[in-house]
Amino acid sequence: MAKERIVPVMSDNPMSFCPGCGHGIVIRLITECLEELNQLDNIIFPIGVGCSSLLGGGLVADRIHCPHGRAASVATGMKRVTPETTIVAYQGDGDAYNIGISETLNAAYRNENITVVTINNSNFGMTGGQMSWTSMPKQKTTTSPKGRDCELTGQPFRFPEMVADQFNIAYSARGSVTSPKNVNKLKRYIKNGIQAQLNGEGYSVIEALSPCPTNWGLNALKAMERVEEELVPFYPLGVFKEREENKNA
Ligand SMILES: Cc1ncc(C[n+]2csc(CCOP(=O)(O)OP(=O)(O)O)c2C)c(N)n1
Ligand code: SF4
Repeated sequence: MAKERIVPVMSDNPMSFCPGCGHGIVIRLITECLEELNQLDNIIFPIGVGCSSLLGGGLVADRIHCPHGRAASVATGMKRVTPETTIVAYQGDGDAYNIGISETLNAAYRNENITVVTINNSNFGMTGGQMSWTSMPKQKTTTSPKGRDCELTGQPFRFPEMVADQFNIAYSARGSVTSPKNVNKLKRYIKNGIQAQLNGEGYSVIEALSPCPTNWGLNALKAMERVEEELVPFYPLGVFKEREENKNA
């Protein structure tokens, strides 16, 4: 007998995220967008390995925990088999970029009709704050205790800009969770990305800059300030790609 689909709801279970983490804000925004787009009973989340996998703590929803970095491939399979289902992959930067870059890029390259939300907190959060592709120059992490040396480890990486520039995708944007204004903008980006999928336009990616106070050794407020002061100058906020006909919509 087919299992009944779960209609996602924000549960009152305590979320497992650390105080001041941005993951919970983004998950709430995705849920609001799905509700406003009338997709609450039509969603499956392929989720990454990392703190992103804690999505199910506060959001009761159909989801599948993918092999590390492979959520875009899982999303591709799901969408191709059930094109009427809305598919939102939810991943951290370490999962989507460092570990799963091949799958992440190939899905964008093929312009798969899926939405990918990546949380860029400039480190591997769940495993204790190791350096990731998105760590800033000189950023101290557990694997770069003297600060990231970009000569040895490469430069921080701007995925939304890269795929917007190189591939025929539908939508690409970056937002942040640092202020009500930015949260509202991020919500608009997520909604536009999911709407692009509903329109059948193809691949959409929304990167959210998000604090990881625990691994940054900062309190919640200071971690928000770090996003604004250190990450935003390198990772600009805004829309990098959208279909002409959707502009100003
Ligand atoms: C194959 C494999 N390699 C490594 C790990 C260890 N691991 C678990 S989560 C994670 C990094 C997650 O970082 P990110 O995607 O940035 O998410 P965050 O926790 O920061 O939200 C790693 C390396 C694993 N579980 N499986
Ligand atoms: S380790 Fe970082 S990303 Fe993970 S829940 Fe805590 S603050 Fe959030």
